[in-house]
Amino acid sequence: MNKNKIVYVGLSADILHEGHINIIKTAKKYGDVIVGLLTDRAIASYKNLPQLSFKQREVILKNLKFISKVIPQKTLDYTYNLNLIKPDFVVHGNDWKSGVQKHVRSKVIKTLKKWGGKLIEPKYTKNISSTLIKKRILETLNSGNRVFRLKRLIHSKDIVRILESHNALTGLIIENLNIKKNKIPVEFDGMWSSSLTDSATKGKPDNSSVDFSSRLSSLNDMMDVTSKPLVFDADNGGRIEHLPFLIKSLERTGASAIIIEDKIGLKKNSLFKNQRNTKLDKPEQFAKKIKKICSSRQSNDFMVIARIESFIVGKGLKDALKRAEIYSKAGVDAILIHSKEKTPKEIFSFAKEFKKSENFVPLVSVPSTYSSVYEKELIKNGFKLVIYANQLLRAAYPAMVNVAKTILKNSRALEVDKKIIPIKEIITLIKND
Ligand code: SPV
Ligand code: MG
Repeated sequence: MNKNKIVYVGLSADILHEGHINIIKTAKKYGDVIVGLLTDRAIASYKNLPQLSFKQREVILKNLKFISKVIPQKTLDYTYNLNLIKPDFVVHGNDWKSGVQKHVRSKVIKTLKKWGGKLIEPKYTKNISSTLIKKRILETLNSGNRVFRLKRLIHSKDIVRILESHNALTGLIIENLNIKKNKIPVEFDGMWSSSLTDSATKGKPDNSSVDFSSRLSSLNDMMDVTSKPLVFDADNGGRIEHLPFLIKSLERTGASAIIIEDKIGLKKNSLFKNQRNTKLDKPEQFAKKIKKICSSRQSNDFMVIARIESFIVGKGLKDALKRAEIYSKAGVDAILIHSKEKTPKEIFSFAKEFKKSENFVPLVSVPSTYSSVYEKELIKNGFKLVIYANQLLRAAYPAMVNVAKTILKNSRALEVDKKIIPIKEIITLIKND
C-alpha cells in the first residue's frame, strides 16, 4: 500500500456484491480509500432510486475494513468532491467507458490531470449485477418498503411521475416500462388507483358506486405483481368515522398515499363541465378528516394528500388558498390543486401565491385537460408529483372497440390480426416460471 496516498471511489453501494469488493480492494492497494457515496438525489438523476437509504448505505460502507472514510457525493459528476479532496487516484470499474457515465468519466480524467492524479480502471466483474439481485429482491419485497418509497422519491427527484393503473396488467406496464431519453433511462415512479378508471373498468359511473372494498380488491391485484408505490384516489374519503378502517386497509395493502377531495354529496367526476350541484365541504370540516387520517395512520411515511376542488366548482383562487392554509395546518403532506382548464394558468397562479406561505407543502398536478404542460414547467412552478390520471384506459377502450367493430364488419378475425399482438406474444406475456 502507498502510505499517505489518497484513493477516491464513487459508489452507490445499494446492494453490495463481490464486484464492489473487488473495486474497494483494488483501491486499497493504492492508498487510503475515501468513498464518495452517491446521495439518493444523485442516483435518481440517472437511474432508479436505491432500495436502501443514504444513511443505511453509509453505515454499511463505514464498517468495511478497506474504507477509511465515507463522504456524500451529491451529483453524478465527481468534480466537486475531487477538487475538495485532490486524490492521487480514482478507482472505477471499466464499465463506464460507454453509456450514461461516459461523460462523467472524461470529466474525472480532466480534473485529475490538474494535480497529476490517475484513474485506475479494474476489469468489470462479470455475471454480477445489482439490477439482477434487485429484481429478485423486488419480487419478495414487503409492502412496508413500498409505503415509504413515495416520500423518498419526492425528496430525491425533481418530479415524481405517476400513471393511472386500473388492473394488474396496467400495473405491470408501469412496473416494467423503461425507455431511454438522451441516453438516460426514464420510467414511471408509481401507480394511480383512479376512482374514474377503476369504476369505468367495472362498467360503473365515477360516483362511488364502486365501494372501498371493491376498490381495495383491485388494489390487491396490482400489489401482487408490482413493487412501485401506489397513490390511492379515495374520493372524499367517505364518513369520518369510517376513515381509520380505510387507512388501516390501505397501509396493510401497501399503498403509499391517500388523496381525498373536499367535495360533499353524491360524488361527481371533476372533469364534467356542469358542476352546478357540486358542493364543497366546509374547510374546517374537511380539516377534521385530514386530522383523523393523520392520527390513525401507523406510519408517517404513508402520505396524506388533500385535493382542493375550488377551481373545479368555480370558487377561484382566494378560496383555494384559504383551504390550502387550513389543510396544511391540519397536517397534510402535499396538496393536489385540481383544474379542468385547458391551460395550467390557474394552478400556476395558485402555486405562485401558496409558495409564499410558511405552510407551503409540495404540490400535485393532474394534467388531464391541460395536457400540453411539460413536466419541466410543473417543476419550475413548485409541483413535485404529476399524476397522468386516465390515459391508459383511454388508450385501451377505443382500441378494443375498433377491433370488435372490424370483426363484425368482416365476419371473421383475419383483418384485426395486424392491429393486435400475435397469439405467441399474448400467451407468453405473463411469464410462468
Ligand atoms: C380520477 O382519476 O378518478 C380522478 C381525477 O379523481 S379526475 O378524473 O380528474 O377527477
Ligand atoms: Mg377520482
